Amino acid sequence: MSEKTIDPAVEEMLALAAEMKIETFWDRYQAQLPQCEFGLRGICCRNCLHGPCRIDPFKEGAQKGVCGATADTIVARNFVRTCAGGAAAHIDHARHVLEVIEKIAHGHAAGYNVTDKQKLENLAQRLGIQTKGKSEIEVLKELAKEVAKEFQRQEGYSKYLQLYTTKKRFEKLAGLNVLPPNLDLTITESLHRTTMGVDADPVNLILGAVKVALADGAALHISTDLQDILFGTPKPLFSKANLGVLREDSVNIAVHGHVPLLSAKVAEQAEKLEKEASSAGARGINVVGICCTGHEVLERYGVPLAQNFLGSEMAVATGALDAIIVDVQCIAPSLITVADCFHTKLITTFPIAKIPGAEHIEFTTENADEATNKMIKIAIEAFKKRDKTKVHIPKYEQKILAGFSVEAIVGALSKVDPSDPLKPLLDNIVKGNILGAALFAGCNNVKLPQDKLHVTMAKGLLEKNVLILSTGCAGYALAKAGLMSPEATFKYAGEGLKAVLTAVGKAAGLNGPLPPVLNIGSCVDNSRAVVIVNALADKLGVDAEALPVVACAPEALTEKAIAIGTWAVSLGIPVHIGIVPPIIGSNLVTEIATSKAKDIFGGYFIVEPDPAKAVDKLIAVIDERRSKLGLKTSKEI
Ligand code: BF8
Ligand code: SF4
Repeated sequence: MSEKTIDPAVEEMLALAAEMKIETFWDRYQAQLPQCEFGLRGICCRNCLHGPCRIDPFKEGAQKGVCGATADTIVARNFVRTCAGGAAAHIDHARHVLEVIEKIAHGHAAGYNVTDKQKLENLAQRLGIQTKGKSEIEVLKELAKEVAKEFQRQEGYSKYLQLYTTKKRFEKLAGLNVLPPNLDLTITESLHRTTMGVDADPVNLILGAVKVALADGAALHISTDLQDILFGTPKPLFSKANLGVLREDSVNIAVHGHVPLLSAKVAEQAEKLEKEASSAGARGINVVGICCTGHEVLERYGVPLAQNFLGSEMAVATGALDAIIVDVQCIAPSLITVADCFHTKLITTFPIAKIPGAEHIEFTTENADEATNKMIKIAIEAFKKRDKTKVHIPKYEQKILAGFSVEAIVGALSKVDPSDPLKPLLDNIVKGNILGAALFAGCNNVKLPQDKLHVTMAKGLLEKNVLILSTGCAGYALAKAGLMSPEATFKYAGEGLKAVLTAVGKAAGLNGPLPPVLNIGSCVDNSRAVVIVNALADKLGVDAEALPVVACAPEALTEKAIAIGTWAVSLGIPVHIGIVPPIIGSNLVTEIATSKAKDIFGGYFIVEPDPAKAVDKLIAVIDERRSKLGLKTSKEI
């Protein structure tokens, strides 16, 4: 395997791409080397036109920016802006889904409906809405109004955060004054406080980062809840992962981005246009996923996963994609260059996300059917022009069992103990059959071989009986490596974990064990992990910071990943990252993130690029927490 990837399909495609002189992420990374040392340390600032200012890390040159900002201030300010960038993406996502709910409630979004009525009712009740005797539309209207307050409230606290944190944690965060009243407001506040001449106190700034990151967390909960209501709450289903899911004889369409409002429509319309595809000489229409929106349609409709972020160019380089339909976030502008080498159509859809050279078809909630119909017809037309001699589909695909929403996990556990579904899980944690749990989240990063840390660490943790949940590009990595099938439980799980997964799988009628990696969805669905952790904490009468749980974003890339990691830390969860974050230019900020945060929140960042060492560190964290709970550690079991 090369230093670029451990995915054999991407490896195969990279060799071909080199022959075809297709430029890739790795080529452009090489061209960037050596990267700027100021940037890597987070000690450059261009927040005003006095700048750019930079601090000499070797203490020989300037130690302050023109305005007097120190390295601590600059690093902390940059950190706030990074979290705000990530939170902005998620908050905009949440607002978009809410808009659709509002439109359905007022009869203006004909193409969308409520799919999970039970979830609508449950959420409404949890938000304090009286549902008895009210029609679905009435409940929806009130729900939309209540959720809209998350974007409007000028005083007080986000109700959503109250809903999704333990009482103890909520009080702690309120005491630290980091609970936002409204989500949008945190973006304004973050940009304001980090502009020239406002907040210079690094500690205050870091608390500001926590505040905007918590708004990010609330946005994820809103997105997951409302998407489940609209498209259905995922249930376990089988599918496949990796480039082998592309079909030579079919119209291949990749949905890429994050918004199920679009990808679900593409999947739906594709079924309706099968006949047109046959008339064009294709066996059918094959929709596949790239990045998070792939999870949205995998989890609900079984759409196979093609590639995660670093493999997106190689999916196009197969020459087998007739169209890539994209929306927002994590869509590399380079895709157009690769698409231009083939017949592949790159279709952008959102007014805020255009790519020069791509075809733009504006997608709105009102024209959803019509617009996606048009996009698929473009793909069918492109299929007719596909050059078969240029098609190369690597024959790698893995079976996966996905769709593990909280409801699905609780559903499976309730088959073991109908009166108290969480009891079997807790009992097995106490006994040590399950040592702890790890959430694998986050991206691919070109600085590390694609998927290597995800897969190596997951295998290491499974062997030690740590149950794994996954989302986003991490989920793709583990799916492609064959860790998401029931068979993987026999292959990779330690004895205790294997026994538990087998017993639950059998009781749930799955004809085999649960997979050792439970895929809970896209990055917005990291919210599902919080729900599980809080439910366990509530049951034990403790807070998340006491539980033997950790989160890993080993190949973190985006601002969103940093925002997610920061709220996870603030909820009491230790977070591992394998990329050195741009905070090391400030000893103070580095110390807060990696150590002081533990005293304040219980959670903290663990930076370790070596996968074997990272596993040891995470096991040590789990053991420390088990020991505090009076449970046996990995060495005593
Ligand atoms: O939200 S894991 S590279 S695809 S940011 Fe992006 Fe990172 Fe992938 Fe989805 Ni999440
Ligand atoms: Fe320089 Fe201060 Fe302006 Fe930043 S805000 S560019 S440190 S003068």
